[in-house]
Amino acid sequence: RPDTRATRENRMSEFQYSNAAREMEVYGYDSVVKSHCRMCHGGCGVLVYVKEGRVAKIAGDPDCPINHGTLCSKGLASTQLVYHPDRLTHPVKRIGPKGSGQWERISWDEALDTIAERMLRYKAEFGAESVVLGYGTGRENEAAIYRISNYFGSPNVLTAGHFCYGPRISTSIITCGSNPIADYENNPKCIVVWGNNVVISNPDCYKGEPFSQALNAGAKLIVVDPRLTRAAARADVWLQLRPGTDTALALGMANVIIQEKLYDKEFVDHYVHGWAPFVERAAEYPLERVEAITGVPREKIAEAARLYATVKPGVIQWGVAIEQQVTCADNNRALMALMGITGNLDVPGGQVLFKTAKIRNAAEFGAHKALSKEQEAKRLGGERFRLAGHFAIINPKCVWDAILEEKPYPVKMLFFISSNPVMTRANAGEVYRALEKVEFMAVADFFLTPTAELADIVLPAATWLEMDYLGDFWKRHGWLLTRRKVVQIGECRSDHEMLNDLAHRIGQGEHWWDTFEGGLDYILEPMGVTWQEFKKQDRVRGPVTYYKYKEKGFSTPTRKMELYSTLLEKWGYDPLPQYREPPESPVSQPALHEKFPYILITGARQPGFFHAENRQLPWTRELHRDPVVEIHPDTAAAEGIKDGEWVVLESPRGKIRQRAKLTAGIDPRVVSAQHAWWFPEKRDSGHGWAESNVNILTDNSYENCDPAMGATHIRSLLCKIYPEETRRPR
Ligand SMILES: Nc1nc2c(c(=O)[nH]1)N[C@H]1C(S)=C(S)[C@@H](COP(=O)(O)OP(=O)(O)OC[C@H]3O[C@@H](n4cnc5c(=O)[nH]c(N)nc54)[C@H](O)[C@@H]3O)O[C@H]1N2
Ligand SMILES: Nc1nc2c(c(=O)[nH]1)N[C@H]1C(S)=C(S)[C@@H](COP(=O)(O)OP(=O)(O)OC[C@H]3O[C@@H](n4cnc5c(=O)[nH]c(N)nc54)[C@H](O)[C@@H]3O)O[C@H]1N2
Ligand code: SF4
Ligand SMILES: [Mo]
Repeated sequence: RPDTRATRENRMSEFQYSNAAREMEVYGYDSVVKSHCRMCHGGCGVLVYVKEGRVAKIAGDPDCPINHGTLCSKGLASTQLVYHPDRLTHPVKRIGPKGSGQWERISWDEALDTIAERMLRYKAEFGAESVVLGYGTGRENEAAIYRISNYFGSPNVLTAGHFCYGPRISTSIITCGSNPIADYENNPKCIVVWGNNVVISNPDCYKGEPFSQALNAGAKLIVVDPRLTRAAARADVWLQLRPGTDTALALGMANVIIQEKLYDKEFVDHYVHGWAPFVERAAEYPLERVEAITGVPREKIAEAARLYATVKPGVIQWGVAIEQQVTCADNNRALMALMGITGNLDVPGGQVLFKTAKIRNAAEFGAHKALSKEQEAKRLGGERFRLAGHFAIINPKCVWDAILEEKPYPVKMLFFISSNPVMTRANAGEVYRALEKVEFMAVADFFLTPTAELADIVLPAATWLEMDYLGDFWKRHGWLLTRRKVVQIGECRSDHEMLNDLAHRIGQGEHWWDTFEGGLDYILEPMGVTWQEFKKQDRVRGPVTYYKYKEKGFSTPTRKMELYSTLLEKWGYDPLPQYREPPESPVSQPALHEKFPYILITGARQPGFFHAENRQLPWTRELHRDPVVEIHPDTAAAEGIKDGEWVVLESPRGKIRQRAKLTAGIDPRVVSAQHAWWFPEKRDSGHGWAESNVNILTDNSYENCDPAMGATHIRSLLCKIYPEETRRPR
């Protein structure tokens, strides 16, 4: 019998209520809680069905504007994460050598006191900069991590921001003031999906669902991807470019748009800085040259340029593939130039710059102003990668070097909160050596991952079903979402709760709260509500306004959209986007190419996994049992490889094994390998971290990174591929 009180308190609509009531009656659930999923970067509205105090089922919330009731496999599998038998449910400390797998249960007090004591000790002996806190992709704990680090005085927070999303944020702030996202709610008529696989990755703000709706409503589609993705298969024009040549393609398209006068003259005349030099730069990219660089036939490039410039409003759905390149910042800036010159910026159905609700934003909460100029100047790599340094982002190799070689100063302690760098950062061999050497390491995670196995202390983190929180509070669609705690598992605590507690132990209690609910109140304060009040609703949204630049200009130094970046110029970089050949390619390294004849792209997303996550969940592992590398049937024939067979992938850095999948949807000269594979079922403490880990093959040398952003170029490398001679047992 449905608990009407519980469901009514969760403000269900009549439709939801009647559905939920029926489900509850049939299956005997006790209550339903409305919340928001965060198995990825989060955002989808969910109904959490509870039975006898346990999460029994997750369903999509049809009233949520972000997913309209749909959920992906990861969201649905949340129940298997929450109750997984391998989950860490109390803090542990290591009692044997690193990687020995010998752990002992300790109390939260002992764990946090030990971490606090080390932080203070290293600060006194080596300076606050010797303590590096870190996270991986967005978990909505970022601002709390920056906050504790900034008040502590360390300028070093290690993230994935050098090659993921950080470039979008930093290049868009310097170019047009904020990250322009696709306005699916107002039906774009033309969509360009560029280096993104939105229906699989559901990244950042909007998910794949509204994108698919816009296509169903008749939008034209252009896809720029070396692989035949689902979106590419639906496209009007598919540009199958050579990996790593995006800047040349974008500038070539800009050139067509300029030459054929398809640009928005009014916008260009009034709101753009650097039009004349940009026109000159684009003119360096005539179609014959762009065809030679990218491998895309010139007619197709022209067709795509014309389509995007004339079918309005148009959007570019851009992804991480263009950021994990040596031309990271220039790729982003070239795409923004396309958005700007076609007049698609800040228009309904175009590329929008929405504001968040009236709250303390992530930058304020992160307390970046608390860090002294003197400490900021010590940021690792800040002088080399000046665009990244300006946005508090560091290149991971700088941290590994500071541990292994103590240059420019020693790093003594790492504290990773939601990251698995052994699997997810370039040159995994070097990452592993650094983690083995670092004097003290703490990790907060759900499981003992290959990274956690090298720690001194591991803290049990709470999943999204175990916390009260403000979801999406940093996102550019402007929605602010309610995430409600449904269950408590063991002694698990959310990252922000544990950091709040730690902060008190390292002498910064005055900047934190008795419990983290105070932090939620603090974020909400400008809106004039407390968390307890906010919790009574499901979501609020910031103002949805367009054409803001007509009154206020863009928030850049020139108040215009900067095709020519005055800040990049000031920091000593080319102020205009420019193509550079990938450092490891058939063109730049012909001798190496003879030995390593294929172009390797890594990391195309899989529906059920989130990087290194979910390999222990039965539903998602069933979707992807083994690591897979995609190759063309001609390549397979040339190398004597059969479909489904284990093969060796080798780069100048090392070798790994994955299973071959034959597909005609990839160029015969290109292979695409999955990333972040480890094997939780292998019970030794290494969990097979090096066997199939594509980051054994990737390169992280400074000179091959994007010079401004420090992005590692993991999307275009050289490799060879061949059948495994002796088949190893699994
Ligand atoms: N070769 C190659 N490498 C890549 C990529 C690629 O395309 N190719 N992609 C890169 C990109 S874009 C990114 S963003 C990085 C991601 O890199 P990471 O963020 O390091 O990757 P994850 O595997 O998601 O690691 C997150 C860990 O945090 C834990 N976790 C999840 N949620 C929480 C939480 O709320 N709290 C705590 N404490 N722990 C949590 C998970 O169990 C998991 O072990 O990987 C990068 N690595
Ligand atoms: N299921 C799932 N969802 C995820 C993640 C996950 O691990 N799993 N990770 C999350 C994270 S942190 C991120 S950053 C996003 C990333 O999400 P997306 O931006 O969608 O990134 P990918 O799927 O890695 O790559 C997108 C496409 O880029 C193509 N590509 C590869 N090289 C190039 C190139 O040189 N140029 C161009 N134009 N295209 C290229 C690939 O073939 C792929 O189809 O996804 C997020 N969502
Ligand atoms: S797309 Fe993300 S937020 Fe939506 S159901 Fe999947 S994991 Fe959850
Ligand atoms: Mo990412």
